[in-house]
Amino acid sequence: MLLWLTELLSKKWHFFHVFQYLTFRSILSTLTALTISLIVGPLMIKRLSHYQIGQTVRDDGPQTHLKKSGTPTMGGALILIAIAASIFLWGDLSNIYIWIVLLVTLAFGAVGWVDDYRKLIRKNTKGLPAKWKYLWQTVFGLAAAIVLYRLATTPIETQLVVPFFKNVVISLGILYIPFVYFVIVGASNAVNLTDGLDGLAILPTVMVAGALGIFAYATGNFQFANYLAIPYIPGVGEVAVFCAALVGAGLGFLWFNTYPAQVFMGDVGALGLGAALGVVAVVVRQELVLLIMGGVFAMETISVILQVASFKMTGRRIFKMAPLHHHFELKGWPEPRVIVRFWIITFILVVSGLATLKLR
Ligand code: 57M
Repeated sequence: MLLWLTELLSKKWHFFHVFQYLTFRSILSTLTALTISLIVGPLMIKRLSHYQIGQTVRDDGPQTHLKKSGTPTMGGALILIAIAASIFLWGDLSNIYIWIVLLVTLAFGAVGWVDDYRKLIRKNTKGLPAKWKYLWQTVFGLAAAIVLYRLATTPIETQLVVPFFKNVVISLGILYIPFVYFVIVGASNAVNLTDGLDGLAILPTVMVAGALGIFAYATGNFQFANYLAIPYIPGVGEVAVFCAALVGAGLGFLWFNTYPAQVFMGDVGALGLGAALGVVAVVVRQELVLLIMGGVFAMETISVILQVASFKMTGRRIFKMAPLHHHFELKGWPEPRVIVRFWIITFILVVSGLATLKLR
């Protein structure tokens, strides 16, 4: 909204022209979301505690988690509100991509919100029945995939870009739709599985979103895209403002979610943010780079798949407990050690993902 206003003002005062720059608006977007999170955070934690909206902790997990019972949850709502507010202020609201990424994020957040709400009202860990959760994720994931498919005007928009190789792409054709669905729903659930230790999900989400923001900026810029040999898609640069907002909101949330956490994000945060990473990766045509940068999320998900498969087939477990962070906790690692090591791994993976911009 402020973009329109500054556009008008720039006709009279040239200084306001600076607001037209994507980089400047991205910085403002980060700072706005960060400020909202930091200011509203304590008020929200107070409200959540007042209404006793606290986590019910399962008693079959690591014993160290029992003391976390009652920690306010659904803090992810704050992240989503801060992102939406920043976009409304600094985003170009005539840009279709910014609407798609925002709506997908909010839709998956809404599924998580219903889940959290049911858990809190019923005071149990079951929440929304899994079949309903997956049904709504499928509806929103498929809707996004179909809209993006219909929006594509050039072949590259439905091709899979292979990192590290110049001009190697795989044409997906109509398979683009199930593929995009899989990326968005997969990313949403992977972040949700990872969100089991203080700050474990949010900082990797912030790091990956920051890097995807750089991809978005380059993809929407003809010169950069040509120079880096990545797809050029007009309009996609605006998604950088969204990624910037996510970085700010996420860092603001981490302020309160860091060990020992004062608040958890809940499914409203985890499902929404995971879907956000998925849909941004799709829009910037970098799904395989997301797989590299989000390696920690992938690792956590694979550990669950292997654990369940092994238990069903052989009756034995591979890990002490899945997802993987529980395995290390049960091995005796203190929680902060698991968290910080997973952060460091993500940092390395994000740098590797960014290196694909030049190494091809
Ligand atoms: C949600 N939720 C956390 C919090 C957070 C198939 C199976 C692997 C599914 C998996 C599962 O249910 N995962 C999804 C994980 C929970 O956190 C809440 O949930 C939100 C995210 N959705 O925002 O509101 C607990 O995690 C801890 N936590 C923190 N700090 C944070 O910042 O400490 C969360 C955020 C919180 C808190 O303790 O209560 C969770 O772990 O429940 N299931 C599991 O993860 C279970 N694994 C399991 O059953 N493994 C089996 C098989 C099925 C693979 C095995 O290894 O044999 C474990 N989780 C728990 N207890 N809590 C084990 C049992």
